[in-house]
Amino acid sequence: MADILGGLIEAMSSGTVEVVDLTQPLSDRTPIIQLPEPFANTPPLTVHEISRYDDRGPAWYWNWLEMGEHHGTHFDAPIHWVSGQDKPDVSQVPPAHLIGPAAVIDKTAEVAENPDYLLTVDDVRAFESEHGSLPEGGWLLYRTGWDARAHDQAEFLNADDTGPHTPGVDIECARWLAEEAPIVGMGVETVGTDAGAAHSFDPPFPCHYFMLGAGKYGLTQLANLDRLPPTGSVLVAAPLRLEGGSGSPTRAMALIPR
Ligand code: 23J
Ligand code: MN
Repeated sequence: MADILGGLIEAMSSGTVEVVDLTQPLSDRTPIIQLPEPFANTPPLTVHEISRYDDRGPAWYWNWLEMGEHHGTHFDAPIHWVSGQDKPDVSQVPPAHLIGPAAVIDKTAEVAENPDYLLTVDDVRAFESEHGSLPEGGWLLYRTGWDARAHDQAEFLNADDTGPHTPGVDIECARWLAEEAPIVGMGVETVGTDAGAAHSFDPPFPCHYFMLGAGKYGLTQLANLDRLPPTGSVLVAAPLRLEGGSGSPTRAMALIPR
C-alpha cells in the first residue's frame, strides 16, 4: 500500500500501464441518435467562432458550442429516464463511480451475423464462468465491433423502413444488470445503451428503464474497446458537471496493463 500512486506513475512512464482513449472524435459529423416521429431530437452540433487571432481577439482563438447533452461519446445520468427521475443528475454522480474496474464482453462475431443481437443473462454468466464475477463498483463494457461504423451516421444508425438495427441488451439481461449485478454502469459502442429495435420492447428502452431506474449509468459511442483485456483494465469517464444535466459528452479512457 505504501506507494500505489508512485507505482502507477512509474508503470505509466515505463509503458507497463498504457492509457487508451475510448472517446470518439466530436464534430458536426459525429453520428447522433434519430428518434422517430413524434419525438423531439437533438439538433446537429454547431461550432460558433468567437475569434481567431483577428480583430475580435488578436492573440486568441476560441469557439462557443451548440450541442446536445447526449452528443457523441457521452454519459447517461439516472435522471435521464423517467424511472430515475428522483435520482442523481450528472453533476451529482459521485466521482468514485467515474473510475473503476472494467469487464469487456465481446460479441463482435455474433453482431457481424446479426446486427440486432441482444446480450443475454446466459452470455454474462458464460463470461463470468471464464473470467470471474462482474466487478463490484465497476463497469460492463459491451464490445460489438460497431465502432467501425462510427465515422458515418447512416452506417452507424443502420436504419431501414422498420427502424434502426443496432445491437443491445435483452429485457431480462437489462433488468438483471440493473438489479442483480454489482456494476455501477454499462458502456457500449452504439449510439445508445439500448438496441436499435428497443423502442418496441416492453418496457421500451429496457436498458435505460432498468439501469437508470436503479441509479446506474450508461456510457455510449465508445471507441477502441478492442484494445482492452476481458478483465484487468480501469475505466475513467469524465462527463461535464452540468447542474441538472441528464448526461454529458464525455472523455472516456482506460488504463490497461501491457
Ligand atoms: C432518448 C430516448 C431514447 C433513447 C435515448 C435518448 C438515448 O439513447 C440516449 O442517448 O440516452 S434510446
Ligand atoms: Mn444518452
